[in-house]
Amino acid sequence: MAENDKKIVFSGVQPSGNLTIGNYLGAIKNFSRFSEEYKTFYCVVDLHAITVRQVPAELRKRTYETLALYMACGLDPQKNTLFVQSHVPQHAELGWILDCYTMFGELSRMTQFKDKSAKNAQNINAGLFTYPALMAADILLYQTDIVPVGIDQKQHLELARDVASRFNLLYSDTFKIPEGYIPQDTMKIMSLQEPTAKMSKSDPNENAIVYILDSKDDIMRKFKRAVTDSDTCVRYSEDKPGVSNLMTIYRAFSGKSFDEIEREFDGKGYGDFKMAVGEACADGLKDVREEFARLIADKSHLEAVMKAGAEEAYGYARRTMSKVRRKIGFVN
Ligand code: ATP
Ligand code: LTN
Repeated sequence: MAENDKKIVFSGVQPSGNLTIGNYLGAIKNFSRFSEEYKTFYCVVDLHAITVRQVPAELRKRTYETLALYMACGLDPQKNTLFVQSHVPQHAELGWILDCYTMFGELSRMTQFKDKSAKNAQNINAGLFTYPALMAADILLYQTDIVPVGIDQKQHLELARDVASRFNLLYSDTFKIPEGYIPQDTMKIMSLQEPTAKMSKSDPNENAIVYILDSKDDIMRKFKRAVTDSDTCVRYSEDKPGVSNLMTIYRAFSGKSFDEIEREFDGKGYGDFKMAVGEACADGLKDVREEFARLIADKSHLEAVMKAGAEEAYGYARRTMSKVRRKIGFVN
């Protein structure tokens, strides 16, 4: 298909911590399935990351790492536009403009804002509140068709669609209305210690999280300690959130169905099951870990990738911005 006829995919990950298997299974692992038939933009969203205080040196390091992880997870920079959000100034520019078309009431209903302001009570800044308008800008700048994300981002995506429709209604068609792509089987990986809560890279309890780059020993130890229940039966059920979460992770890494997993561990205890989940996860991530180690050692290559990505993204973003500026009534 000609490059210009391809549908557009956009997604982003914050360089706000070490990435987890939730980020991997819910988002990044799915990114590469679009590389061939779509025009894909995958962004490291550093402007979003500063809505929570970051140590500058750490933020810089994690920005390189997130880019390297994109590549280690199979995103070839020749086939995907990989870039850093702050390198393309139109994100901040459109973010401000969309702030003026996003309502206080809408932003007040966002559950991520409520959660994050409860966790960062000493720093409930305006950026944390308007975060979804910047995310809408990321998506709408590229006339995006599809946005692959975990289920926790569904509410933000719906807001982006509402803001785009509102703008289009006021000024005639300007933005494409994007659709989400939420993977049904891995849309929400839960904490290993508190399986009713999302596995989140900012959780202070390290035993609750498996990082993509954890060593096999760490992975095995964390699964061994994972919370299950007082039963001994490996069965998928709403009233067994710990076991069900481990089954979801096992299914994703092994390709086995829930039925097959239940049969495999019929009559065996949780000990064997947890070992198998750990093994499958460590094996599934081995290549990513090795590829990451190779990529992160070559900073100048990463810099070349982010530079080329930003130049490519800039061209697309500029086209949308000139349309937006004209429609709003800014003097050219
Ligand atoms: P934080 O803990 O800092 O809020 P996060 O772990 O939620 O971060 P993000 O950078 O906000 O990570 O998310 C990147 C992508 O990973 C998003 O598409 C998000 O939906 C997805 N994602 C994050 N956590 C999970 C999870 N536990 N299960 C499935 N998908 C997830
Ligand atoms: N809000 C997302 C990260 C993000 C994003 C985006 C995802 C920022 N901009 C655009 C998809 C499309 C998060 O917190 N996971």
